[in-house]
Amino acid sequence: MMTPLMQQIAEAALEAGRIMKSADQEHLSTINKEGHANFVTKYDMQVQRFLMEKLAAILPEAHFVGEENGQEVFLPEYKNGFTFVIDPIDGTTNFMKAYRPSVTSIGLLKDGEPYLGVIYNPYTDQLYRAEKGLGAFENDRRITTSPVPLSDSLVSMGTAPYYGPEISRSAFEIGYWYLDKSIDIRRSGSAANDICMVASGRTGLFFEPQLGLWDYAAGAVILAEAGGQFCDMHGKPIPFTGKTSFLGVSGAIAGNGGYMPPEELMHGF
Ligand code: 2AM
Ligand code: CA
Repeated sequence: MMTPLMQQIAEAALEAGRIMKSADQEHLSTINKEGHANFVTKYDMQVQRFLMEKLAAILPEAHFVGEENGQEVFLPEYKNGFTFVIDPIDGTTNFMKAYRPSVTSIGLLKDGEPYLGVIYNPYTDQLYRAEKGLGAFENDRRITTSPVPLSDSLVSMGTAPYYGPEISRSAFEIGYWYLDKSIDIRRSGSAANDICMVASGRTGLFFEPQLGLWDYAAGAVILAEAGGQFCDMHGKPIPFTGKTSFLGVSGAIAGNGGYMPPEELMHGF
């Protein structure tokens, strides 16, 4: 059972996925954005336009923060009422290379707090969703984080390649620190999807030294409702206003402790 609000937002995510899957891989009209390895295609733009129109019809009073619409800043007035935080295609580089996954991520904040999240992977037809207090789901199946310790878990990481070598070097050093303490490391290229992998118990922990609000807003709700926890990589709460480092973890690993990376490995963030 979905609430009417969830039903409508989930339908928008499914339609966004259909647009992604209709893409002509030979004609993506890719543009380089600011920084290293930062791209946008015409499909990112098309999906964002579609979602803004569709979601505005569902909740006309809501504000918008989105990766591709020039409205990338969380303004102080967004602390009141509803704000959609959307990433039309999370995993744009994967999308360009026809490497998977790429997902659509729709978060909804209420008075600045995470309230609802929908993440859809159209290539596998996995829809992740959660509303505060109502649990987390993958399609129609209730999901919870993994019960096993870090030593029996996969860890996934993001390399944060957009901000110069110092931050990325930290990411790899921290990844190496986890390699020893876990089964192995994964790097998918979609932070939103990585957070769903923790929420659904496939991995035990995910970290990335720098993410945009649209990369984690929806995933955070799904992870929390699946029994997981999140914070920044220094262990501080995330204010849901913009860029931050991100660490998401299963409830079991959080309960055992000893999973926060050492501060001396963190350079430049
Ligand atoms: P994207 O595919 O929507 O661009 C991979 O390291 C993760 O970081 C992806 O989820 C990617 O999202 C995200 N990302 C891309 N550009 C970024 C930027 N400039 N700052 C922070 N995160 C970014
Ligand atoms: Ca994106």
